[in-house]
Amino acid sequence: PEETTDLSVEGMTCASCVGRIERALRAVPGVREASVNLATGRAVVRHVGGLDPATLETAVDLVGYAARRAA
Ligand code: 9UX
Repeated sequence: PEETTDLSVEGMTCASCVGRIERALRAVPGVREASVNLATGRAVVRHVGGLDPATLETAVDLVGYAARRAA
């Protein structure tokens, strides 16, 4: 089954940041959809079950933003 992981993302200041992060998340194997909200600093990621959330955090970190799993 699919699961959803919420991330908090630090360092976003413009719409280009949003696109960059969504693209990075969608490139992670198993990710079905990623939606980033600039105003709230959150990302919602829908993905296959069992995906390690650290993989998502790392993908965001690699493009220059600080992501942490959020409740
Ligand atoms: Mo958004 Mo531009 O952080 O470097 S301001 S992509």
